Amino acid sequence: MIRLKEPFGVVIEESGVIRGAKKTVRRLSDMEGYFADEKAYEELLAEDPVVYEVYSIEQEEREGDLNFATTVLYPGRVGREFFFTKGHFHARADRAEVYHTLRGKGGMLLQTPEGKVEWVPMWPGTVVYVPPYWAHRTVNTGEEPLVFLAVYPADAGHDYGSIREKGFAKLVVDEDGEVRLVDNPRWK
Ligand code: M6P
Ligand code: ZN
Repeated sequence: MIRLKEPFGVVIEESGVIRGAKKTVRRLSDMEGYFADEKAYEELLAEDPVVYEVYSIEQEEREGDLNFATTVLYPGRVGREFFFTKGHFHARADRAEVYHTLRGKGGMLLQTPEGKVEWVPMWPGTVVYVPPYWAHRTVNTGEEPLVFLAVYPADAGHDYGSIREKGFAKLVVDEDGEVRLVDNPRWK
């Protein structure tokens, strides 16, 4: 017998907060080794700013069900590199995802297992499709929080491993006020 769940609706507040959702806070100190400029990282660690918050509504890991979450990614830089989310492949690598941008300005870095990189700009109204097998990281290139809603399969899971070790093949940096993608020296 199939046990039916109850439907529900939630409100995404102007700020991106979903009340009653599970809240995950990522401070700079939770992101050791993620930013290219280690000296700038150490210096900013004195403040240990919140880089982003995730408000997630998650179901049991079951095929066919969906999770969703808002992310509030704050503006900031470590050296020249803009604040970003850790980024991940899905533990079930063939699972896709959709992001809907609500506020702010930035973009998504996507990367295949072989290291092919794509950049998709994000601003309010933009919907980004993350195909199966692509790692994904969002980057705030603006002055305001970048807020977006992500919808993903409940059994997708997160695989942070290779991104934590090597990062993405490209860094997103501020070059005299311009947003530029440059080669990541740590990428092999
Ligand atoms: C989105 C979704 C979540 C993810 C979050 C933060 O809301 O993709 O699954 O957890 O962004 O990204 P990360 O897990 O890479 O820090
Ligand atoms: Zn994902």
